[in-house]
Amino acid sequence: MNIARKLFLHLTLVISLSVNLFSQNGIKSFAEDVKNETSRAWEAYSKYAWGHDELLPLTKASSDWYDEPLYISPIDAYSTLKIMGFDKQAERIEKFVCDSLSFDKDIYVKTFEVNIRILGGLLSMYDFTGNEKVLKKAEEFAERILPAFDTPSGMPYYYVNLKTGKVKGDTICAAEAGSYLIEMGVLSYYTNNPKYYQAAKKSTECVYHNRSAIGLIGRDYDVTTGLTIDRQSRVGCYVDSYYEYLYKAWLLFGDNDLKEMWDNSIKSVNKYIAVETDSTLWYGISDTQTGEISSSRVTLYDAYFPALLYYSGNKDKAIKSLKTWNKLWSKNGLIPGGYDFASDKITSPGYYLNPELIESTYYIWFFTKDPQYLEMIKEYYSDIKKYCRTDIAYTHIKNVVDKEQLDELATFFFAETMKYFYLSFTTESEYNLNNYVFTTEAHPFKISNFDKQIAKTRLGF
Ligand code: DMJ
Repeated sequence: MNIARKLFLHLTLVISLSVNLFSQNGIKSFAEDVKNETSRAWEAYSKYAWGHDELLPLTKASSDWYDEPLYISPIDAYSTLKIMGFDKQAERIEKFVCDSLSFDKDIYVKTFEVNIRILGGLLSMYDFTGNEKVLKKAEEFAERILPAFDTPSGMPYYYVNLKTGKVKGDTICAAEAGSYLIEMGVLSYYTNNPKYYQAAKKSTECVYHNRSAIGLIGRDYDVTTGLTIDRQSRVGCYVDSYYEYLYKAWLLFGDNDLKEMWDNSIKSVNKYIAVETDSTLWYGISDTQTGEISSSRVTLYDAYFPALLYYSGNKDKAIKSLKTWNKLWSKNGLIPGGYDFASDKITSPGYYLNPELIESTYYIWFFTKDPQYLEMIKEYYSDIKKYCRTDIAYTHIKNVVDKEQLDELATFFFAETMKYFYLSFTTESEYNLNNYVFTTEAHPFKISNFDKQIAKTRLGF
């Protein structure tokens, strides 16, 4: 090799190493920034809202979901704080849960919401710490929501009273019927008691058995008859985590019934619900019986789907769908609550700090390592900082066009939104998609903690 060529190769190597180092440093500084912003918001919660469900970030006050607080923000935030290395803050929550938190409250809570936020949060706290008192709390909490599942169909009532076990609300959507497999499965695994997973599976199977001749499921269900009451089939809002849990719970525990349900479902979804052009891929709403598209309205919650598509091996569709969503984000700098892709009109203007598009972009960035997805995540982060940041934390936006701020901070901002940003900027860390399954509320469960053979016995499948 002549000297000029050697020099050229050497220079190329130096340049590519520096570019790599530069981008690694770039990512590191983003990770640091996410940590600082999470810490800032967390300190604000701790100062103005400790002991309550949520922080009001403009008025610097607190709010609760029900007549009595359930401590939802901290339980939801725990796994994010832990992943970011905020051990002192995480320990304070763990101590409060063990020593001071009582669930003996005469309030009707939403079965689905408290399962994904409270039960999921407590169980991931146990997964991290091995603290038996935390597991006891989780078990006690599950016992308090279990009466909701005591229906002829096995689908839970919408509300359950934590003290009395009384129930109400006999119409629920598919997500509210089918998003318990991971939390209840983890609990069955750790307590060696299959009844939790069995309750979750019965309810999920009930949704599945409602599918039409062409394999589509409806949106709402009567918990007594277990039958669907409409003909609208979709993958997004109202249904989302039903699909998510079929695939993820199979991955975590290895119950092949779930994989079969997923494999059958995704075929019909892609055949009847996908609406594709050369450059876009949306998932709309179809008639369960005819498969005809009946609506082109989507919601920001639907943006979780590219993640699930990629995760389950539908890679091309995942990427096309993600790029379609990214264009929608870029139009206004935030994503609107509702959008009609046929008329290109916003149908609901708010943005509530939701994580779904960030989550999907993280999945595809993590698995492809293609920097264009990292750039998307940086775009979301910078827009959220620009429009949703307040002097103490972050807040929801009333209208993505004029960016007027509301006075609200959902608990999933801590549990999911900031976590997915952080994971995106720390892909080399042990907290990643190869090692963990993340619930619909982004609570991580370490895959190697769940032996598939043992799961069979403990979960009873
Ligand atoms: C979260 O609470 C969960 O991801 C849920 O499944 C639906 N979406 C919200 C956040 O947008």
